[in-house]
Amino acid sequence: MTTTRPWTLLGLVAIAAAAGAAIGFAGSPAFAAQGYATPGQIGLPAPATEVAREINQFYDFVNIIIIAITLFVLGLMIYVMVRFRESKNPVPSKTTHNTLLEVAWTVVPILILVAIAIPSFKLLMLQYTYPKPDVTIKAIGNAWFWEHEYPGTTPEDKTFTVTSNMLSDEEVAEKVKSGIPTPRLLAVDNEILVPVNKVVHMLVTSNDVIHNWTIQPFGSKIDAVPGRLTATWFRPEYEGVFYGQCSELCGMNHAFMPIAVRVVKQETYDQWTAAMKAGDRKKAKEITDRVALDHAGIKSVADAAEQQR
Ligand SMILES: [Cu+2]
Repeated sequence: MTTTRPWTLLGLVAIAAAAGAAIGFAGSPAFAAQGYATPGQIGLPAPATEVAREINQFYDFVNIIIIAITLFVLGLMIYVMVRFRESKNPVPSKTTHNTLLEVAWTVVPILILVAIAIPSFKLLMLQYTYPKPDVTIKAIGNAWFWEHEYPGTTPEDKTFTVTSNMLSDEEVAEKVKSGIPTPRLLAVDNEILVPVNKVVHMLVTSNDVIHNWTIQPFGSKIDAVPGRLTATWFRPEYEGVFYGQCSELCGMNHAFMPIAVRVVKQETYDQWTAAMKAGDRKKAKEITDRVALDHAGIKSVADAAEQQR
């Protein structure tokens, strides 16, 4: 039976905590386009909702525990290998039981699990307690693209559907040329709009196989199951475009069915939905294009061309 000096353990925990904190501090929303990895990024994408923020904090918290345990075990192993190597310790001890140690290595892991379980259940409660919605949208997974239906409530208040397909590399290059940051494999032809700081319920289903509706900066990830309706909710706290991908292996073009949600001012959202309900897709597209330029910090396409020079 050996004793680890307490300062050794404290030192290991301090190193682990510092590493965890460094992970936690990485990534505040510098640019409005979120949901994909950026150069030099450590950790998860910047959160845009309370749920995502809580997920990121929980991720960092668990990471600190993992790092601390790993370093502690590594430290013990190195200590044992050096201290009890054959040349220094030719006659090994025959000790088999140590009550205090056995109680400790049972109780400590239990305490660690309880410490993880409490914030974990709190997070699940937050994710699955749906606040009263301001906007309800139905996402429909298809092999291999997404449709989003904005259901109307009266004959005048018409239902409309937005069909989103991934942009080709040529289309992405064209957009980038016009000054709008456009990520490959994530940008779509028709983005869906939601108002900022409003509760959105996303009802999710599928037309064919199981897909998954995911926007990581929203903390939303839910299976799209044919013949069933699942739901996720989010309340984005700032404007911008948020990308996600189908996250359930669904077939050949699984990697090519991204989701793009643009979070805009209520006023812009109202104009866009009015245009969509009136069947004026041209006007709706103009609104989307204008807000995309605005989010990219560009006043007009002419300005963007100027910036390129
Ligand atoms: Cu899919």
